[in-house]
Amino acid sequence: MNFKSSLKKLDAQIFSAFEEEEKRIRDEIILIASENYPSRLVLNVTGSIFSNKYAEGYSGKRYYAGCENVDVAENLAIERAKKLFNCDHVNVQPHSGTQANMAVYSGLLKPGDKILGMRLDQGGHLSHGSSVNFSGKLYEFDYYGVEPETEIIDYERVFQKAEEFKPKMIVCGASAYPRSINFKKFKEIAREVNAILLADVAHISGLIATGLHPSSINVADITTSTTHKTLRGPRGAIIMCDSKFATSIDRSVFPGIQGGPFMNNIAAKAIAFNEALKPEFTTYCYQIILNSKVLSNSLKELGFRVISGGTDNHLVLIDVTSRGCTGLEVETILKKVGIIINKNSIPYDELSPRVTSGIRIGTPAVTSRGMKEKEMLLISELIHEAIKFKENDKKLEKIKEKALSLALEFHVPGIDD
Ligand code: DSN
Repeated sequence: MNFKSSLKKLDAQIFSAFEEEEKRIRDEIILIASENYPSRLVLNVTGSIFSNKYAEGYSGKRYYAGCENVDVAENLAIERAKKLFNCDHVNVQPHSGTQANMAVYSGLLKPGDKILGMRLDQGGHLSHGSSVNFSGKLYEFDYYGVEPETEIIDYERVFQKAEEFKPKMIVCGASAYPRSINFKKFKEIAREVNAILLADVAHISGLIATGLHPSSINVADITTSTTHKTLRGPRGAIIMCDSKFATSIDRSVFPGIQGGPFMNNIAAKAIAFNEALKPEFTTYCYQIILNSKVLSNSLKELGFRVISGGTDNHLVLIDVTSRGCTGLEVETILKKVGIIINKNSIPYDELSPRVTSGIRIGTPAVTSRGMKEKEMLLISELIHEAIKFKENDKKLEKIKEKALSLALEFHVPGIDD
């Protein structure tokens, strides 16, 4: 019996949720900037027997017997990540981006130490010092942001802030910043104030691996990344660093903040890194950026205010108050027509994070389905029309049909491959 028939027979409730989810990801146009469709191979290995093994420790130095095969997988993940990012040392065990950042803070700092991060409401991440996250509770954070006029980071201003605050660590990298990040400038600032530089490239690591965004490796002291966003791998994260930080980082991941690593995810990371080393992956990442630029330009032409005036990466931030809506309203309207985006704060937002003045649109997932510039033009038209006819259910139904027929023209990696 194949997987679906067994699931149907043995657990009808989970089968039903699974079927619905498969239908949803086939039918909807997914534009969440942090989501992607990994390959079937990555998904299969994530759900494989590698999940069974307890393997606390590191390859060749485990706390359990029987680790010889998972050691092979972890060694391959490390070798391939080193090659992909051209880095000295990699830890492939972090379960998530937040845990990777936690391992860096706890390995190199003491509770109460000062960290300078990017404001969450201007593009940063929860684990960059939000008061409701462990980072903001355990460390003393201050923040830099973007300039009100340009909505872009002003490095001189970051330097002034760093000089005043005197942090032990500076965190650069973002979750909702559409522009290129100048890691070299951040390193100069960190050097001036004698701080460690952490680059969190969770969103843009695929673009970095393919040379389409300047690299933080060998510039920042430490780089963390998730593996499932532009990198198109399984859920999880990695930490890359200069060899002088290797022991502190490794000890901090295990036994510091994690127990048994997820060997299934580590084996799947190895597969994803191998996929990312292929020339097709560079073509894919190039198309992600091209698609993002086309979406940004066409939405601008349709009357939307694009934060910072455009994009250099995989995402576009839009001020939807320019169309008389909140982010929450637009998220809800677009869900009705089968287009999935997330509401997002925009710089200096006056609305709460649960409502927001903006939306974030990302192109990694639709690009994985094979969509190109032509489809981006159609998608921006659908977004425009859905907002224009938000009160008209008949029109919204028609827009939904158009969105569905567009989605169904394209294969779904992980289902159709
Ligand atoms: N939730 C991710 C994002 O959407 O950016 C980050 O953790």
